[in-house]
Amino acid sequence: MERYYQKEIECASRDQIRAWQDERLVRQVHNVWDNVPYYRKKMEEKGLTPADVKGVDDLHKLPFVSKDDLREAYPYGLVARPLRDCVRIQSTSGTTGKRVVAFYTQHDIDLWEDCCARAIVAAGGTNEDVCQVSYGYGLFTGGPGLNGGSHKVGCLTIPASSGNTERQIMFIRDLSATILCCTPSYAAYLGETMKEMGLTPDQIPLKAGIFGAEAWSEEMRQDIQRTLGIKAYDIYGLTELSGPGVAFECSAQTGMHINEDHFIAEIIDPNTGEVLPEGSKGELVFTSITKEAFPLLRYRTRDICVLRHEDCPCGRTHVKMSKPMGRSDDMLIVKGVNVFPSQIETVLLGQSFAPNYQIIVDRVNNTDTMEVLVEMTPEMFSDQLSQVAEKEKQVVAALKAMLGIYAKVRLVAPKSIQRSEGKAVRVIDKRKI
Ligand code: DLL
Repeated sequence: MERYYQKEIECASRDQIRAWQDERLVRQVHNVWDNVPYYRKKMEEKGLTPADVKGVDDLHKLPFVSKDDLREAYPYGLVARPLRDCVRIQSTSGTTGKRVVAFYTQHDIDLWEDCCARAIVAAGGTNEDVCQVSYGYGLFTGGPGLNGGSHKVGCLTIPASSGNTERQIMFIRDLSATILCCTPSYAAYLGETMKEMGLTPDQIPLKAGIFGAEAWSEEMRQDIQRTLGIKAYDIYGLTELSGPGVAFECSAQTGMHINEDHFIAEIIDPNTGEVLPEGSKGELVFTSITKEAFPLLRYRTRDICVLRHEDCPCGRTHVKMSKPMGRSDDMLIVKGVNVFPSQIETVLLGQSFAPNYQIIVDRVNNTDTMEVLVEMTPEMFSDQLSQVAEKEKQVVAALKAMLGIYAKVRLVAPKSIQRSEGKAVRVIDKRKI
């Protein structure tokens, strides 16, 4: 039987959800107009006052907010509450430019943790569970968010943080962890290590995993489910909006329900900014309607996905987003063709490789080149050279069929590509240097 953390909200009627959104959006627009000069200026530039926004139908009138706005307003320019009312800062893991810092009141933390609790319950979590949180703790939102959600559900929480893989496995076994929260790449690494230790899925007490913070393919889900003997659930979020729990997967595993009582989602054409009809693929844009300290209106996430309103067997009524296929700013343009690392992952796992690969893009004589390093499985490693060459050819052909361009493929020794404890680094683009 499906269980919910906040059933009356998660299964509310569409009319009820719309009523919440209309009322909260109007309140939020007044809030930013009154308290954030940066927003007031942006609205004035568009000739808008709060009276122009009477509900969700008027959302499209509002200006977008981008990461550049966040950088320009860094650090306090978008904060809507006096700092004495704020209790926490978290920050993005971005490596370029200034990091984004997000602010939270106690109320914001509380709602964020509710969202994470919804995700844990949707993955089957109860107060009987032992939940090991192996996302990084600290400025990154993964650890603190799921830790808070786990407490709310009443799970016995192990704040393991990331790293120290042997100890992670020791805790999972000794403390009988039933739920694991970490990035999918780290889950794959934990699975690989357990296998090497001779553990079979039935000797691992885990039953579910809540994995997110990076793009991962359906094939990678199957791989992790098999190795760990669990059901693997996706979870999505970003620091700017709170952290994990903006959207989460239910037992149907066909997309993530967006917590629409807190976030209004739109899909736009990333080039023109035009709002696209339901079912179109485009850039996901969010408006946070309940955040006090750091409200964002029409924030451009750069994540590319599809939204769908459809009856879900789980009973939840909130709109579902597809797995993001990658960020528009992670998307590679190689020889003029759009390439998402997740497409390459799909091909490799389909060819029975483990998810250990790296994509190297370069420019030689003004022409783009792409090389994909893929780790052989230990079985392949012991194959004849001619068999390895044959396998390489097969992968080249499969990549060509998926992407439409040639990519050089190099099969490398098992364990030669560095494992990730947080978000995996899949792409090395030498063209930028
Ligand atoms: O990654 C928050 C998070 C922590 C989500 C733990 C889920 C689990 P940021 O570091 O700000 O926050 O990065 C946000 O990560 O815009 C997406 O591009 C990507 N991302 C997050 N979740 C997923 C997912 C956290 N499930 C950025 N699938 C987002 C694909 C994801 N990409």
